[in-house]
Amino acid sequence: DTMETVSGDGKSLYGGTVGLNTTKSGASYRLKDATRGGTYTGDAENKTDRCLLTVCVSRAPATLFSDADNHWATGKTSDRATVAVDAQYGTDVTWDYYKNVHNRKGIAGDGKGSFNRVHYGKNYNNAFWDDNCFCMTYGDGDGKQLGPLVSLDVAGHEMSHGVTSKTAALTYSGESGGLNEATSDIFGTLVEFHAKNSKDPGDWLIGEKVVRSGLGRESLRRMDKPSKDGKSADCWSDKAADLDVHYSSGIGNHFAYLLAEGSGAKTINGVSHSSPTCNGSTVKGIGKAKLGKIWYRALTVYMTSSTDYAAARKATLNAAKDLYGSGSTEQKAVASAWSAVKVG
Ligand code: ASN
Ligand code: ZN
Ligand code: CA
Repeated sequence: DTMETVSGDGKSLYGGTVGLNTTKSGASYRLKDATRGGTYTGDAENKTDRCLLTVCVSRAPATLFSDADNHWATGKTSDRATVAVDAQYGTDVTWDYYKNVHNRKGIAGDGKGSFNRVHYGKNYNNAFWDDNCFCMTYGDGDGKQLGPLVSLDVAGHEMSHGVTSKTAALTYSGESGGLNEATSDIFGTLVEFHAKNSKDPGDWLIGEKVVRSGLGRESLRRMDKPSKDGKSADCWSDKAADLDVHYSSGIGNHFAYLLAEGSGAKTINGVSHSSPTCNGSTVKGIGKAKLGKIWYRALTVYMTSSTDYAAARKATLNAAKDLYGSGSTEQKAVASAWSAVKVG
């Protein structure tokens, strides 16, 4: 067979009809994109990995999806290919975000794609990146608290764990773990904005497409006021290191929101956001693009596995100095946004 890249489209669950680059193989098409490092999406057939402690002795399959006419799926969950379209699209947008904005070619920066497994396990309420297989795994959710975890922000969040692991390698516990999680929420959100998808527009909520009424809140987390989830920290305190990394991330998420959008209440793509500071100050935002530039440089140049919040303040101040100059408006905004979350 000759393998050839062709453009098709698919009906996704959350993002409407999206364009997909696929591979023609004989008379049918495969959900594999040679223009983005060979990224592909397979069906885990509701199986799970078999792991003993941290070593996986066998992995659930990723049976590559194929289609007869290159118009993929129905947009309904009854079609197994629907969430595969979302997963492949999420990988595309994440690839494009890192490539177009940061000139990073793939998660590892080596031009190689990753792959996705969808329909992992049964009613599985999570999604995760695995450095060992260099792959993404998506559950279908239990349908009560969560639906399929294939939204753009979740995809961008999880794949950004791979970027962190290849760069600062922030240890996944204590304050560095909170920064690892905040890095994923920041880039997951910037990926969602980057897509400019009218069906899944950007906001500073995480997982708003995925949550179901049984969860009792509108998203998994939110960055403007992290404590709205009942657990996350809005402000640094000496207890930050004791929190679960998904709650101590609130401090970094709150900083990121304030730096980009500022402290005043505002509506973004129809969603009300409001971000009171911890010190009563007013912060003026410098925009999402500069947040992304500063955080990416801090992550890839200055942060290390043991970076804590105080060191993250220094790392981002250094990054802002490199990018915009010492004493620049941007560097001053970084200092004010950290002070507004009680760091430094
Ligand atoms: N969804 C979780 C996360 O990315 C799973 C994990 O890897 N800890 O934080
Ligand atoms: Zn995470
Ligand atoms: Ca979101």
